[in-house]
Amino acid sequence: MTEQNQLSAATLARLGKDVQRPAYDRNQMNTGIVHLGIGAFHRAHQAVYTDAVLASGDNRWGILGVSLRSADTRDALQPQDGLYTVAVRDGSGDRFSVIGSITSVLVAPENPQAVLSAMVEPSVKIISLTVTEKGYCYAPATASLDESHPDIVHDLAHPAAPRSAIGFIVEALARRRENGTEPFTLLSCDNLPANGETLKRVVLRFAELRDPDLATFIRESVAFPSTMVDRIVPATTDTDRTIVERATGLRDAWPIMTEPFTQWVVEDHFPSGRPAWEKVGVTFVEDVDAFELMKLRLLNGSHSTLAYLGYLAGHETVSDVMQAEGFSAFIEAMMDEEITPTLPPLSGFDLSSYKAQLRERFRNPALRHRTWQIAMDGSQKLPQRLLNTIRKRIEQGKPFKRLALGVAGWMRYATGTDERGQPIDVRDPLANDFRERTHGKTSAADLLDAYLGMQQIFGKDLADNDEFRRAVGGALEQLLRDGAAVTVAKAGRD
Ligand code: CS2
Repeated sequence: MTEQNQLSAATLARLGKDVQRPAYDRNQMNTGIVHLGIGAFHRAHQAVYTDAVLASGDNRWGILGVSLRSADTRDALQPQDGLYTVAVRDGSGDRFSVIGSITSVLVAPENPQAVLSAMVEPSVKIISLTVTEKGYCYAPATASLDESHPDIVHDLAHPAAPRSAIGFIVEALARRRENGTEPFTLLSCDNLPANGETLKRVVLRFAELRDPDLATFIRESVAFPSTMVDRIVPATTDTDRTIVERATGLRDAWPIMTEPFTQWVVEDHFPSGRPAWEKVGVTFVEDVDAFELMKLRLLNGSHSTLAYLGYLAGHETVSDVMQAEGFSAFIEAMMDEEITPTLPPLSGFDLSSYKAQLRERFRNPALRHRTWQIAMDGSQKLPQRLLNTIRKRIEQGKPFKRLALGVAGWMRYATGTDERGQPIDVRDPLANDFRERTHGKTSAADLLDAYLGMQQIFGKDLADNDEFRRAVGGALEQLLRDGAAVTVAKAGRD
């Protein structure tokens, strides 16, 4: 039983009058999209665009969300009939909307068959994903399927009861093929370079290991458009829940906090149809590559750098880091001098104002985006955020000392002890590996060797590159000696 003051279909009318709500009949919605990885980001981004399409009168595109791990999202949203609040926050105030595009949420480990049944429904035209970098079960340096990944080993042995996103996708495609139902389009919305291509590579390899004919069928008939997604979405806190309840009049078990900025650039390749997202602010292009590189290197590369160095310097949130001495100048110089020259041209795009806007977004005082949150999963993020940019600088014969400091910041962070000798809760699928490799090592040279031995992150090229070793080793030495605050303040000045 839902309570009187909890958000649900029955209590919608009690929302404060300034709160936007679904302007369509949710009982008439069909499920056209199954989304794998229904976390906060999806609910602040794709689900919001799709809510606007539903509001325009096209009821085909309700989203069935799937959690691949925990039941938390389902437990929060089910009593609310899938409804949740999005709070858009910046220094000038907050705006609240209730989003209605989620039809229901399934928890894959509880009932994989229910997920597969949903994925084979003929009304489902798109499977979208936000499963984070590690959800692709690949080796970060090469982005090819990690065939020894425990979930992949499991899913190859038990294809009809998968655990991984890849296993679910391939089994659902196999079943659709058998039923004579046309395949869905696969829409990766994760922060990976060429995310559609990457998803295609791991899906095809997995399918090949199962059945080469199935791989041929997928290669010939399934579309994998690439996308660039952007919106900053910090994890929700209890304080946020209180803010939402006070402002909207209804309690929401899991509201989403985000910023005004939102961007979605998508390759227009949907053979079985798609929502008219172009009418609600989505940009469709032939090739998303240049947008994706710009976003990954400028936004995410800076974000990770601010997260590691900022955490080490004792700052809790990105906006705190941006106010600390030297950080803003450091990140501006890194963007302008080291990242921008590596980007492919984007004609008609004003890169200077994009970068200025990025720094404003990082400063947003109303978003408490924790450095610790962004610091997670560094082993999966480093290649596309910093290392590929460095590769390009090396190729161009240009210096990259700030990017090198970002990488050294990660190495220092991943040792698991902060500058005051306190433990750091390092969350990363390879965390045990770092711990073993760096155990008992204290000098920059020994730590550098230990990390560069992880070729699944650095590749052989960087591990063997003297310039890279010198730049990162030097930065690490300075970090260990002077600490992050002093190192950044110095690096921003010269
Ligand atoms: C962040 C991203 O947590 C992180 O690693 O860098 O989630 C970032 O906020 C988004 O990509 C913004 O679009």
